[in-house]
Amino acid sequence: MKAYFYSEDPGDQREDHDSGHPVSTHYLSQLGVLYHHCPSVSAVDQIASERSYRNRDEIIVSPEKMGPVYEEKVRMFFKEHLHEDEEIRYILDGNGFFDVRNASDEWVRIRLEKDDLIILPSGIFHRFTTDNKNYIKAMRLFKDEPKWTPLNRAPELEKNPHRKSYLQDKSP
Ligand code: KMT
Ligand code: NI
Repeated sequence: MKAYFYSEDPGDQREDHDSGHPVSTHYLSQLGVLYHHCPSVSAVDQIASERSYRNRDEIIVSPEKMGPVYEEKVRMFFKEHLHEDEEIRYILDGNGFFDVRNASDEWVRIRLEKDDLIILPSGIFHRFTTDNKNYIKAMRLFKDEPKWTPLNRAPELEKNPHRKSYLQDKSP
């Protein structure tokens, strides 16, 4: 895992966009974003059981697996959105970036690799992309039925109860 402020330099979303300003796991935790290195699935099982997660699946995001819809999917994952549930992802292979907004609405980019597990709190604005190798295999964990409906950023979302409670939790 490597986290840093996102640089808005031109170029594809899959490039690094590394501003050279790193971000610590402590900083991430202040945004409610929790990182764990999980060298084995049993470490994942423990986190899942502590947080009452009962279900999981695996997804491969790649042109080989998704065919002609790949580019469209990658663009869709990269639309800024929030969820009304936590989002937990455990990387099994390949790489990808989760970008999350800080309190000043700046993007923090989190580069994930194999054995990285990330927990995004409900109500945080974020987006996802593969990197320029175009391959990631990830486990998606969910409590019961998946509630992954992305709510794309829009002014009226500031009234969403999950958004409001996120902002309340994170205010200093
Ligand atoms: C997400 O949350 O955008 C995804 O599930 C993308 C694939 S998982 C790395
Ligand atoms: Ni999401």
